[in-house]
Amino acid sequence: MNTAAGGPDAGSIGEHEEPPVPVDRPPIVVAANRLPVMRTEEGWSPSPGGLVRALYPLLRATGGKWIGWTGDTDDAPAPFHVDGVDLVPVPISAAEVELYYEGFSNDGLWPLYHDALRESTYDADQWDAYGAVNQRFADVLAAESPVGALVWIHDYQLQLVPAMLRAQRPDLRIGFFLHIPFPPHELFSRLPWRNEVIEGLLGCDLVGFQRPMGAMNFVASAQQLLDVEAERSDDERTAVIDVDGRRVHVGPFPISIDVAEVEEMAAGRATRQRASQIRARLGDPEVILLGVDRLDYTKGIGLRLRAFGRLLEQGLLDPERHVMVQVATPTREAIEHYQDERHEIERLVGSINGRFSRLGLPVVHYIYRTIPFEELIPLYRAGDVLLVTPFRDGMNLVAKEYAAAHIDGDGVEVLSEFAGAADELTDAVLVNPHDEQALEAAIVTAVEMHRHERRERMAGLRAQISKFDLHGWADRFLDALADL
Ligand code: ADQ
Repeated sequence: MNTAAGGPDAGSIGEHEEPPVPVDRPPIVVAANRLPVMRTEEGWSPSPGGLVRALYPLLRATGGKWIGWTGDTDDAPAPFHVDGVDLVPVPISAAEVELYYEGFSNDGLWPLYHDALRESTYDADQWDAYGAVNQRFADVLAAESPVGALVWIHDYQLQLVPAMLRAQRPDLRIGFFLHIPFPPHELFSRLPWRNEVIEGLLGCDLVGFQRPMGAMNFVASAQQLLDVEAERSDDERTAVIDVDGRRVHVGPFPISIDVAEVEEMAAGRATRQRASQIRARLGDPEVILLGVDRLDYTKGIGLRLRAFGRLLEQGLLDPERHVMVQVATPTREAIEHYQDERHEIERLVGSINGRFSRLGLPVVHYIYRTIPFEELIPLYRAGDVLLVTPFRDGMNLVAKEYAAAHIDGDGVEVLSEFAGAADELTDAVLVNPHDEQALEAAIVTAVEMHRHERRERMAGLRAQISKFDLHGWADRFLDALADL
C-alpha cells in the first residue's frame, strides 16, 4: 500500500476530495478494535496485514471510513486521514484496556470461544467496561456513518455494537464478521452475559462466520436463549433469523489472503536467495519443518514440539537430517495464560535442543519475535513441511500464506482439522492434533512424502486459495450486505 499521506490531518474530514462513490456501492464504514495505522516518527503509516490491504481500496473508492482505537491509551486525536481514507479514533483509557481488552475480550471471550482451552475469567467490572467501550464505538459510528452506509463491524471485541448502533441509526445496513470460532451452545451458555451478546449481534442485517459450524452454533444459541424463529438452508450452512419483524442473515464467509501479493513477493530473486541462505544457515538439512504463529495457547505449538521431540527420540526423525524452525510472535504478554504458555514452549525448546542438538547446530530454532512479512516469505519458501496444529483456530492464514508462497509447487502442510482452513485445504495432511500418535504419523507422512504426491497436493492447495482470495472475501461479504 502506498504510505504517502502519512501525518494527521484533522481538518480533512469531509473536506478533502475523495474519489467519487461508485454508483453500485454505498459508502463503507469499518469498525474494528484497532485502527489500521501505526504511529511512527514521521506520523501515521498503514499497518501491515491483509485485512487492511483488502479493505482500504474499498473505503477509498466509496469515500468510507475506519473507526477504531489508536493502540495508545488515553489518546483521543481528532479524526485524520491516511492514504485517502478517513480514520476516526475511539479513545480507550488504560483502565479500559485492562478490563475491556485484556480482561473481558482476551481472558474471557477468547478462551471460551476456543473450546474453553483455558479457564475464562467472568468479571462484572470487565463486562461493564466491555459495554462502555462498545457503546462508545456505537456512538462514534452513529455520528460518523453517512446515510445509507454499509457498516462492517469486526470481531469479538465489538459484539454489542450492532444492536447499540441500530437503536440510534436504523437507516444503516449493519454487518458483523467474527474472525474467531463461535462455540457450541453448551460452551457459549457458560457466559453470564450470553443473552446480551446474542442480542447485540442480532442488531445486524448480516452476521458472518469463518465456518458453517460457527454460523450454525450461533443460530442454535439464538434459538435456545432468545426463543427466536430461524429458518436454516437445506445444506445447513446459512440461516435467516426473525427478530421483531426484521430478518437477520447468518452464514459462512471464510477469510483468505492476498494471493497475488504473496506470489509476487515469493517470486522475487531476493526471496529465492534468502531462502537458500536460510537453508545453508540451518546446516543444509534434508527437511526443514516450520511453524509460524502468534504465541497463543490455541495454536498447539507445544503439541508439535513434543511430537517432534518424540520422533527424534524414537529415531523416526534424525537431528542430522531434520530441523525445526518455530517463529512465535509475542502477543498478549500481560495475561497469565500467555506467560505460562511461553514458559512451557521455551522449556520444551530447551529440553529438545539439550538432548538432540550438535555444537553450533540446534535441532529446534526458536524465534520469539514478530518478523516482517518480507522475511516471512523466504522462510515459507525454505520450509519443506509446514506444521499448523491449533487446538482450535477461526481460519489460520499462515496455512494459506505458505501455499501461496510455494510458487515452486513443492512443500507439504500438516494441518489441524480444528483450523477453519481445514474446510478448504483438504490437500493438506489433515490431523487431529489431540491424538499424539496421529500427529506423529502425520509428521512422518509429510516428511517422507514422495515428490510426486507433494506436488499434486500443493497444486490442489494453490488452486483452492486462488479461487477464494481476500478481495473476493471482502466483495462477497459486502455484496451480500448490500443486496439485503
Ligand atoms: P490470528 O490468530 O492472529 O488471527 P492467523 O490467521 O494465523 O492468526 O494470522 C496470523 C497472521 O500473522 C498471518 O498473516 C501471519 O503472516 C502473521 N504472523 C504470524 N506469526 C508471525 C511472526 N512470527 N512474524 C510475523 N508475522 C507473523 C485471527 C484468528 C484466525 C484468523 C484471522 C483472520 O485467530 O483464525 O485466520 O484472525 O480472520
